[in-house]
Amino acid sequence: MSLWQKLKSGLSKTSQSLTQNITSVFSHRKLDAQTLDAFEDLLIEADMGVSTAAALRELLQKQRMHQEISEPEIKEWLATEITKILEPVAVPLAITHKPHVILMIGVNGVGKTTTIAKLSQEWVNEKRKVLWAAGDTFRSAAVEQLQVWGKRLNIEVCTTKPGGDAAGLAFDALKKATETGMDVLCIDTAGRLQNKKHLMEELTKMLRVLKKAEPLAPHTILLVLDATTGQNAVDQVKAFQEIIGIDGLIVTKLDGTAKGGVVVAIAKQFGIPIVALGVGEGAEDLKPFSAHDFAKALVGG
Ligand SMILES: Nc1nc2c(ncn2[C@@H]2O[C@H](COP(=O)(O)OP(=O)(O)OP(=O)(O)O)[C@@H](O)[C@H]2O)c(=O)[nH]1
Ligand SMILES: [Mg+2]
Repeated sequence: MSLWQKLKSGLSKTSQSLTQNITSVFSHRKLDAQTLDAFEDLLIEADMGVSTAAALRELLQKQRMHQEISEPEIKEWLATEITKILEPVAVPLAITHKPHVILMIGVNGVGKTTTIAKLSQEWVNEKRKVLWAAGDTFRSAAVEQLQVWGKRLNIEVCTTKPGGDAAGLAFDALKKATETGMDVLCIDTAGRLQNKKHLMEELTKMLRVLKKAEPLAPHTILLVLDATTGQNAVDQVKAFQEIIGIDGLIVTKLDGTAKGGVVVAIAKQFGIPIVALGVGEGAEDLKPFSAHDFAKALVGG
């Protein structure tokens, strides 16, 4: 299955309910206030967010009020408008430094470690030299998981003792990456921290320490989000933006979610680049973010 097919079938739960709702709202009716209300509701129900829903409703009202609009027409219209919302955030991840330091952040279980492997698989294919740092030092399983991927992809993993200082590890890894001529250093971090204050302290310490070694590092801070959590993902973007700032987003688990519309909500609300989408558990299951592809898959194209 191609990545496009994985995304399309993965989003079928989202697109089917969206399409069903569109069918019931738009069958043989002229566009009136009641239809517009129902249209706005179905967008909210598809997790696209209140402000996106309101904006699309207003646009449709302006363009088509009192006209008859068929189901295929509205689907096409919706796909076009969603594409326009997504286009500004469809920005690929650029490797601009050597070593280019990437910090992976996100709450527990969203797919940080797996995504590091997926991104690195692409870099390895491009013959770039990659080093990893196992910054989740509290869980030995987290270190092992990275080591298993490292063996598979032939990538070295920097580790420290269990419960060791993650910031110190990141510093040492950056020194090593510089000395050994690495192209990319990917730092994995812990998602499971007791509270926001602790998380903030850990992440800001890591930034401070990295900058001692290289003032521009980390060059890219990537927040990983799990699409199946729907509106929770919106809150996570807000929280991490406050704590550390975010350069890019990767949304995972789009292979089988009914809440894929949340990507549109996040694009509209934050305008942060979405660099790629996770569409499976394998190292190849990372799709560069395309506004057109995503909108089409969402609306059931
Ligand atoms: N279906 C699917 N599963 C995924 C995807 N990305 C990650 N997973 C799975 O989600 C689970 C958690 O992934 P991890 O990469 O361990 O997540 P994490 O953020 O590193 O988790 P912690 O280190 O515990 O915070 C694993 O079983 C992955 O295989 C995806 O795009 N699709
Ligand atoms: Mg992990």
